[in-house]
Amino acid sequence: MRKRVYLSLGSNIGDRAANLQSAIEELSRFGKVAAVSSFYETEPVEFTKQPLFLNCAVSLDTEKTPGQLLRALLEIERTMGRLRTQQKGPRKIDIDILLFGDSSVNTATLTIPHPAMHERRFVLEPLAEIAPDARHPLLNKTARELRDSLPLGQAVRRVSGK
Ligand code: PH2
Ligand code: MG
Ligand code: MG
Repeated sequence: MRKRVYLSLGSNIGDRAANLQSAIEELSRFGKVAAVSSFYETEPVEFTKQPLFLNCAVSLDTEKTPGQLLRALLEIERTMGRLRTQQKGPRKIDIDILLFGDSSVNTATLTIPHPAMHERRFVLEPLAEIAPDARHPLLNKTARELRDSLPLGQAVRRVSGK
């Protein structure tokens, strides 16, 4: 069954915009890319001593199961040359599943909704741009509501317009 999925993409090594673009192109092999947000330059959170990120959100309509999609995303990250040296450290490309229809998933390797999405402005600002009414099935709040209730801080700046 076809599901609407929301993804968060990030890059802070090399040509960040080109990295996001190639990842988006690769995603179209796994479904229909329904929307792409503007690109946002964002202050690193959690591990803060690293270069600024470029982040965006993508909606994808896909027939894949959550597990199949996760494997496909990891494969894109790997073929794009992502090296996993430091947890939450600099990366050429990171593709995270935020929401998968209204499913929730809890396995050893996958948690959906993404467990930190509601705390992250670099996720919620682009997500609210393309899907203000997308609903977090556990918190029962929309992307817009989650974004509007974030505390101040975590600078994000829209750098490419749509
Ligand atoms: N990703 C992280 C940790 N911190 N900060 C920003 N601004 N953007 C990210 O994509 C990001 C982060 C772990 O995946
Ligand atoms: Mg991530
Ligand atoms: Mg990731």
